[in-house]
Amino acid sequence: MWSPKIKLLLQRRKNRPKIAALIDPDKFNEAVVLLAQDSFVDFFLVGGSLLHKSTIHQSILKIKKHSDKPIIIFPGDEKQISPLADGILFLSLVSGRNPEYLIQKQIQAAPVIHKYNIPSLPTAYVLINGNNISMTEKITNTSALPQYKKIIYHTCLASAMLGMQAIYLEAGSGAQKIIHPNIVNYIKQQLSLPLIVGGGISSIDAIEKYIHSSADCLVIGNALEKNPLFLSDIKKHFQWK
Ligand code: 1GP
Repeated sequence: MWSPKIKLLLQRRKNRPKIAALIDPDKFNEAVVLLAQDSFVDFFLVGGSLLHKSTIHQSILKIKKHSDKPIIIFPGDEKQISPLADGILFLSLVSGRNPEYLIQKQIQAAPVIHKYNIPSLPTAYVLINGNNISMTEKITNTSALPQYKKIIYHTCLASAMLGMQAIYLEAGSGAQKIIHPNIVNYIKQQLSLPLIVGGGISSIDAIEKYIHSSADCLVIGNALEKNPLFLSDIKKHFQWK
């Protein structure tokens, strides 16, 4: 039922985590796609918490114009689905206690994903406190988990026991504090699922902290919206091809 290809795409490289460039359709910037295509970026994530100006479909078309890298939907809601994508993260907001985001939106999205036969991966979406109230908390009317490894681990363990195939540890877009690498390492010690980590990764220093951690995949969004050339800085600093 779920896609082994997406699971493989999320898994860490030998010497570093995979890097995903997150494209918010409403903030689409061609420069990010062009620079990402010509760099170490492993794939695109596309999605946004609230879309007013653009659709997922249009954004995927625009990305495809300049890039042949995989495009995975990271949906903000049940309408963000397109058969043009290479896959979709089938998320459940397991850190929250709002049934809308735990199961209701999935009930609406499942028949559409199924109809178009879009590869999908059941992914536990774990929102963790990044020292500011995130847009996700506001929209979903849920609270983030504190950065305590036990509570995060128990949430991830329950998700794994429910059959989730990946875990997204999310500090929230523009987080002031990234998820501590020790937390990421602890979760990976206990569970062998791919760990996607995002929120507030906006400096070389932040990436440096995760290089030797157990993160499988780092997601960079905000920093690229502000400055697409951040990709060139990363390339130069780490000498990644
Ligand atoms: C947000 O994890 C992503 O959902 C990326 O966060 O925008 O802070 O890079 P940033």
